[in-house]
Amino acid sequence: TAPTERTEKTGGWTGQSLSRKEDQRLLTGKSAFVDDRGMHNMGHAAFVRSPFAHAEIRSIDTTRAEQLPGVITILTGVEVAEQTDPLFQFAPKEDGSQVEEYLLAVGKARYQGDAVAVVLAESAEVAQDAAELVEVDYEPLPPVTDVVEAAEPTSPVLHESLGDNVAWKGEYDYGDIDWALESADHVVTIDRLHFHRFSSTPLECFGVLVDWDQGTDVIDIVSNNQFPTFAALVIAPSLRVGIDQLNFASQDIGGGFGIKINTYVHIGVLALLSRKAGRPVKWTEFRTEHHQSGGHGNERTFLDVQVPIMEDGTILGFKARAYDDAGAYLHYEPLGAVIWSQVLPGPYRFKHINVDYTECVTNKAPAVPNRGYSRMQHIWLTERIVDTVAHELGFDPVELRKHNYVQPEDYPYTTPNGCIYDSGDLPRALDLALEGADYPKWRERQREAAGTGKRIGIGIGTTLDSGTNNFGQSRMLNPNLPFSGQGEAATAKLDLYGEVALQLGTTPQGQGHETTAAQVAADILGLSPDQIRVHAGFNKSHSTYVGFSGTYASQFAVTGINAVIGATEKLRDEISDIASAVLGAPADEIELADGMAQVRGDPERALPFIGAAGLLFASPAELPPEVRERVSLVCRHVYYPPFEVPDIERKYGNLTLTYATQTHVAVVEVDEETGEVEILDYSVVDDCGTRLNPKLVEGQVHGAASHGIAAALQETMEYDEDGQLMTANFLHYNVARADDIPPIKTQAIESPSPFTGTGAKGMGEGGGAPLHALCSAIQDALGSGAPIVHDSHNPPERVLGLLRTARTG
Ligand code: MCN
Repeated sequence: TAPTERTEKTGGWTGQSLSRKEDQRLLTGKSAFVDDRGMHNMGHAAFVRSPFAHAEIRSIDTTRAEQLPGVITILTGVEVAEQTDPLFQFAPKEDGSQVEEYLLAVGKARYQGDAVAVVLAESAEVAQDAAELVEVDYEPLPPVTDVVEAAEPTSPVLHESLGDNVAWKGEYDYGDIDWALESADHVVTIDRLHFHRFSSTPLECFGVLVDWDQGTDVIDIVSNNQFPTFAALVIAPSLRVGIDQLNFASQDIGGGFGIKINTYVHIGVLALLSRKAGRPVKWTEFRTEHHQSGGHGNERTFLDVQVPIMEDGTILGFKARAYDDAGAYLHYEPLGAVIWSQVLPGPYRFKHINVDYTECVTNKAPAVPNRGYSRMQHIWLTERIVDTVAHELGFDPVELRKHNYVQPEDYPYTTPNGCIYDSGDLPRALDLALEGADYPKWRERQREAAGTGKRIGIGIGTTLDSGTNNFGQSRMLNPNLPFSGQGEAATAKLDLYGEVALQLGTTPQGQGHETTAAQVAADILGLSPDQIRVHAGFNKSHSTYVGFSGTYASQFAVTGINAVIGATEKLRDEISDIASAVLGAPADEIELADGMAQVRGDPERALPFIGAAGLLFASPAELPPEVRERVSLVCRHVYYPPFEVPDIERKYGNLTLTYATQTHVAVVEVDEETGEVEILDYSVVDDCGTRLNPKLVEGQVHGAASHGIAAALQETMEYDEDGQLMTANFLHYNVARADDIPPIKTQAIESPSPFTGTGAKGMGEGGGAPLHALCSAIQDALGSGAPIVHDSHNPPERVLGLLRTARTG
């Protein structure tokens, strides 16, 4: 690892590179994943899934399956439709039409893997065998697998209730693109770009354990859902129960990456199954099922991209048509159809932008949030634009970027659609990233390699990662949503024994919340992080959550940590209040250190924390009434980011608070014989403002870089024209292994956010920068006159195709 620029703080825990508190538990198999759990008298579920991408379900015969010894009960779509209401949809179309989705497919299967029935049996094996005995009479229908064709009026319609296949349409028009295209010195055009489907392949696939108590009507749900407050909102109305009846618990998640927001459908089905059987039910998803139905990231096609440029390299903006493939059902969509507008110009000062945006349903697995949700796809477009301009007009890609970047003196920078980029220094980040990769050396090697059959290419990917973003926008999509905002809650308490514990409202999946929370709280209370217990993981019984608590959208460093700070400061003040009463000094003269509350400058006059707790909990009469009535030593704080809701058209929502930047430089070698791309050097500069724990930030950078590298070169969810998923397991989905990922050199700069108190920005998504950098590097390796790298996924066969076209013209 290259040294970071920042020297470590000598005092204070916040900002130090502490190892994660949670690692001992996670790495020694002591964590609480769903498949580790069980309940007395529990049955096991298995789904019956459609082998067709699009088919009418004429009948389902469960007779043979029911006869298998050990089968408890079976639920089909027809029964589900009788007992439930369709799932809540984020945003109906303007004419009120919307997708009608039940917890199981009813009448029609709409993608290969769509669940049409679910079997409950005494064991998972019997359930699986019985699922294979369920006889479904399908009438195959023509599949819709191309999003552009899906938008055509002639296309077969997936959902009659939607009228056609268009789920969302909007024209995003800022500045004056017609003027820019007319006035520019050059206009570069790109016919078609395609951002592919891929996923996150978490260690633990979906897992659900549900017990619908017939007596109390309380539904206990243990799952690895990463966003229970949202799941509850969707499931309860569908099951026709009150939200309060759902008792959610999510502990360790096993990797979420946004995909595990999508477990709500399965939770709902299992709840019904539990009610029908009168028993707890458990389901653990297979890897193949996860690939088929767990959800994939948004696949996007851009057509007719036009880019006006001035002679000096100023890119005025761009015009494009974008088609987003939502898959068969709208799970969280059409949020992706608006959320990319938070990064409309990418990291550039583009002023004139027109995007005609259409999102359609197709016969593929539903698109769901996947690390870098929807903004990654859009920034890939802006990065391809810059590289294509450099390639076509002969600009240096480094200088072209620096010329068009938002400049350090521009911050806070207002984008054409009213988003505010808080802080940053992109030119410096690029210089450092190039330095990290020894740019001059590789340019020299590139020249030397000419004609050897091994081409060297150097690519750049600049990206933005927006922390806290989804829900202001979702309210704009649909003003009838029960709540907006994206706050977080935390509770800090001192127990009877003088020990401090924090309860977080978040459901971390490996990000290190327990560690960071302990660091900031330790500074406030004068303790060491080891002296603070942190409970993360959602559990309704602890009540430390607010609307839309959870872990997603890189928000912990902004919302979660501020909730912890607020709660701990309240606790500090309460301990000081008690000490002040006992020690006879004003509260503002009490300071906390080493588990003692002492009078400043007079350490002899001190009250240990256990003494303060003992007074309140064991002998409250010894405290003045106004103190014992005021303090509880259980302090909850809710933090809401200070969003100003701009007065703009609702579908062009633009709320997010922080913009972390990442700059990636990739050096690749392309083998002309095989099309194989080998990464020779990889350098990243992260700027997420003030780092609360640089080691955790570096870990996130490594995770996001690996994820993106894997997607760029190896991983794809590929459907054939019949809608069959060709990469439904690890044999075909070429998941990256540790030895596929090159050493990643990381550096950091810190441009504190003026909006977050701590200066920290959310950074956990990483913005898909490797996809940008690797396309850029392959383009560079192909050399001048070569075709444009038009796909985000570049396995050897595609690179060979590009090389062939480059040779033949
Ligand atoms: N951090 C910090 N200083 C900063 C910013 C962040 O020390 N300036 C630390 C935070 O304290 C936190 C971590 O870095 O421990 C990530 O913080 P943040 O960017 O706020 O992101 P969240 O914790 O809200 O996590 C969500 C984010 C998202 S959206 C996806 S997707 C993703 C990601 O986290 N999924 C992950 N990283 C993941 N990492 C793991 N191991 N597993 C996933 O599923």
